[in-house]
Amino acid sequence: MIDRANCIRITLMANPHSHVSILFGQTYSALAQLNSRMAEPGTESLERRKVILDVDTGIDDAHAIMLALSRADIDVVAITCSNGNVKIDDVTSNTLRVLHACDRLEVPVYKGAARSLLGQVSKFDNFTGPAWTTPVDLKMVQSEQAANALVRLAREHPGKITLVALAPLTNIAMAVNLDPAFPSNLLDVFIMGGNTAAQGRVSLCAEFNFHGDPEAAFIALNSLHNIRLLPYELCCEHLLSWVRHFPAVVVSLLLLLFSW
Ligand SMILES: [Ca+2]
Repeated sequence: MIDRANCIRITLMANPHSHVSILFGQTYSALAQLNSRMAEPGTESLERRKVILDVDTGIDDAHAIMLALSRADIDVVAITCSNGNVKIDDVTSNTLRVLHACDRLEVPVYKGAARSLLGQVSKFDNFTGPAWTTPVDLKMVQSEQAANALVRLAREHPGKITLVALAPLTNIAMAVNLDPAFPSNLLDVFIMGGNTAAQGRVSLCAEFNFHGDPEAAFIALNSLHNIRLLPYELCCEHLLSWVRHFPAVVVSLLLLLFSW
């Protein structure tokens, strides 16, 4: 999750969206089994890394959530949602759908920014198909706003939280502005965003997450410490860590085939 897996953009479910929720659950189970087998002996008792995922859940962030949840050495303490890939209500619902498919609804989900700092709202509708439109229990969403939760959790666990930012950085910038101590309360930060070769995705030169809220990206990059930036080019170069995850993907596909 923390390295290449952040950048995985699995394109398995090109069309059969009706199967996506089942595939999520089976992929998660297979990943969990694989990761448990790959865990080094004697590491079971080690302290698990506390991680907050800031997401704008579409397909790629759904996989990032699954990968993080499947790791025995990672404790996902919260998932904060931001406007981005789709609008905030869909992001929040999609995140709950992924957690439901993985049977991990105990992970708290916080709804966050509905628009960028300067008012930009996602232009994209939610994905089509039953897996993306099935009802969710919105009572599972925490009442606390995402930025407030980020500030609070960082204060409660000073120097312990790894923040993994996979969306436009609006929630993060809001947390920085709410509490100047927020950056120093984090252990480290992984940001999927930006580019290094000026090859854009949503415009001639812009990468999606930074394009979605450039002012927030400015605040985050100028305020946070211990940042590891995972730019667009890295995502393109490492579409899938096949050596590590191919067996899990094959298992999930086989399960999928034999379940019909
Ligand atoms: Ca994302």
